[in-house]
Amino acid sequence: MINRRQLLGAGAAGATLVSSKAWGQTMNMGLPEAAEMDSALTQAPTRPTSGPDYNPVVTLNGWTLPHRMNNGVKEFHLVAEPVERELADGMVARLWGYNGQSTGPTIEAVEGDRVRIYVTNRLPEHTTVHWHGLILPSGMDGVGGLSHPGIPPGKTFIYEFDLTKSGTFMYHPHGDEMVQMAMGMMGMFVVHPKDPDFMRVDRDFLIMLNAFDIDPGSYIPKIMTMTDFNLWTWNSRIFPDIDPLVVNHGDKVRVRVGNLTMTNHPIHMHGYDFKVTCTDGGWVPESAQWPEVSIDIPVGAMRAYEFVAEHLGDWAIHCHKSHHTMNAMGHDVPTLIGTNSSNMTRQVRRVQPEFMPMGTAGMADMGEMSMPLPDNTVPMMAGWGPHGPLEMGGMFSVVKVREGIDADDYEDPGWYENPPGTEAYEWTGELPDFAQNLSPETQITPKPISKG
Ligand SMILES: [Cu+2]
Repeated sequence: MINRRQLLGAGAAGATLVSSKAWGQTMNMGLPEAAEMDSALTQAPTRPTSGPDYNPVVTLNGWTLPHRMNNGVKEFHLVAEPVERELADGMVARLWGYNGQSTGPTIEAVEGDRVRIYVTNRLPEHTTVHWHGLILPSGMDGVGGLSHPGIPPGKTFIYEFDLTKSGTFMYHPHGDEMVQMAMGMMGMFVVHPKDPDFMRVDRDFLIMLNAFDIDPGSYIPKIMTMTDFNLWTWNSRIFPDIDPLVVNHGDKVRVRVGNLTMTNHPIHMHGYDFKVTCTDGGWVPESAQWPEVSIDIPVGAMRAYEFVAEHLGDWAIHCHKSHHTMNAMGHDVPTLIGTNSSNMTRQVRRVQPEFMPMGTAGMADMGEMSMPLPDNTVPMMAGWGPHGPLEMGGMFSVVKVREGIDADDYEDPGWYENPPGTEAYEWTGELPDFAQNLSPETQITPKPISKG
């Protein structure tokens, strides 16, 4: 099932840069214009129009910040500000971010470029921007109070440095950072190699792992949460509304994953093995690249991996911590597997007539349940596939490998049809017994032995 938003999204025309008037070409200009994005959908890659050629990245459910050239310097304008971000259809979060969205836009440039990044602070408190992994002068490093004073509300600071190496880097505040990162302030910074043939791929995806703690029915993250987040997001977006990674059969593909959450995430991709080719420290030499099917992304780190898309199909890609493929859930729910809930149900229904006992035979029924939800939240296990409920949320998407996908086409091609004879099917012969909820093997509250 493709929803309308997905059709309008990836690769579709009409990207919604809402204030992109012509960039001035002379050098007398004042502040570069700050582009704003009003969409949470994946925007088509931004091909370079001047300077060295490179293959641009595709930020899943994100976009690339436009720049202007000023006397040989690449100028960008980041605006730190409160934003409304659609974490999923039907769920808006009031976050802090950059240029209209959280996560912030991806900054793309080329090794050897000199960049000048204007940072305007529209937040109610000071901020800074730290350029994680980049080699730069100490005073440009963005640690408030150490590198330079914080940027006061309403002010604009300028960061300027040379990009001495290519790779994948990140940016985030280093001023009141616990609050500002819990509110969604972060983005990625890709420096392409000067030689366009070095580490060249056909498709280059970018995912920032982040997390929020937003109670169902509310809009603002709880900023004091340390580890027990309830929304595990990629680029501030949750499945089923994370866009798929659309790939043409035979493409060489890179996936770059940064982690600015408070815990590690083992990112697992089905259908392939792949090689780890880059960390935020730099490219891994070919002789040292190692094979994986899951790559653990440590906190405050980036890993990139590559594969050749030889296997057609719909392949899950997700965090392997199973609580991270769930949407908002209570974590203090008792385990009811094997319990006989009829007595409890009778008692609860005296005060709450609609009460339904859940989880006595597992929780798979949550995937298709349609209980009334509070406003502004999404089901814990959401998303429908071609064969029923997907029972996934959070950090989950699908790599869709198809024949005949054009180079800049990222539009959802729908579900893969497995060729005849290549799909699991039902055995119709004789069957052994299976475990029911109250089979002796599954009971955790066996009936008391009667005395006498
Ligand atoms: Cu995870």
